[in-house]
Amino acid sequence: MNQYGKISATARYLPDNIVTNDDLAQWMDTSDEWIQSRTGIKQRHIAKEENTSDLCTEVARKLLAKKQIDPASLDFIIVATMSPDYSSPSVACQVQGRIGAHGAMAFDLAAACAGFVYALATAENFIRTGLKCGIVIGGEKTSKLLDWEDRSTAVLFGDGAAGVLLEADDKPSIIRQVLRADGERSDSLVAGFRPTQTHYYQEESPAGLTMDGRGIWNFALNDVVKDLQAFTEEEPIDLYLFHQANRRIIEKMAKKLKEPIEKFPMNLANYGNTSAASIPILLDELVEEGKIQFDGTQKVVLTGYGGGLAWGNLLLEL
Ligand code: B82
Repeated sequence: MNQYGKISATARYLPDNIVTNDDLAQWMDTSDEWIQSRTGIKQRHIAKEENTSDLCTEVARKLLAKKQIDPASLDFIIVATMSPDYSSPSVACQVQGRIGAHGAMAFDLAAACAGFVYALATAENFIRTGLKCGIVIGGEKTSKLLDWEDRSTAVLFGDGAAGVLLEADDKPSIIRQVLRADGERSDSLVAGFRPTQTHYYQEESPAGLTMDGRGIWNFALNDVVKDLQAFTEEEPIDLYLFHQANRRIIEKMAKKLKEPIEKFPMNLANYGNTSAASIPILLDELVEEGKIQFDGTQKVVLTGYGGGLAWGNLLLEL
């Protein structure tokens, strides 16, 4: 019998420390009005002591507790992140060890803000080829990459993690998937430090996150929308869970898709851009609010887009 992945639980973890726009404006040349009118962001969570692996471990623990799952029964752990603690070990291996998921395959997946969509599609293929149960998490501590003196980027991002438990079932949750990339535009959104930028003779600490705002803005409103139009023309969609980068991007995308804005839930006011974590945080909140009930009646599109450039759409039946 064929088996498919079913999302059986969702969870999120945000570090305690909240930094509002007014907090930033106390020491940075910016204002609540400037940030809110251009981005829709009011506050973000910024981790202090915790690193990406700590945020992701909390999510994994919550997922296991929700379904009373024995960690030793997990077959895989995939973490989508662009801000891992280390290049190696992976965040996923750190999580695996801490929760005691002995024997589970574990690896990180780097696709920036499209990471969760890429990771969920990857996990689905593991289940379709025989694995039974695993965890997919998007988790970021982008705050450690930011140049806190650059007000054009520092105000945009926040830390957080969220994920899902995926279990084998005879009915699929993921109906269709399209994953895409364009490496010719890889310079337009870069996270991490180039080795040549961190040589001992360098005086200033470099920015670990740079973006060509206008370039990626156009990418979102042209390339991502074009694929979405083709992806969604076959059937009516109930909800669109988009990567939360900017309120105005989402509003313009909704207009281009000729869909009411109510179908595009947003939470970036509270979290800023959490990169790979933004879609699963939103998903977990909607489940908590009862707006997604896992009764098999809702068509939900997940759309991730960002650095790579990488982007992708998943159609879920939840
Ligand atoms: S912006 O360049 O400052 N701008 C657009 C011209 C102001 C409205 C800007 C800002 Br502020 C915030 C986000 C973006 C943006 O385009 N973001 C993205 C687009 C595509 C993929 C990912 C992102 C992202 O920020 O994660 C532009």
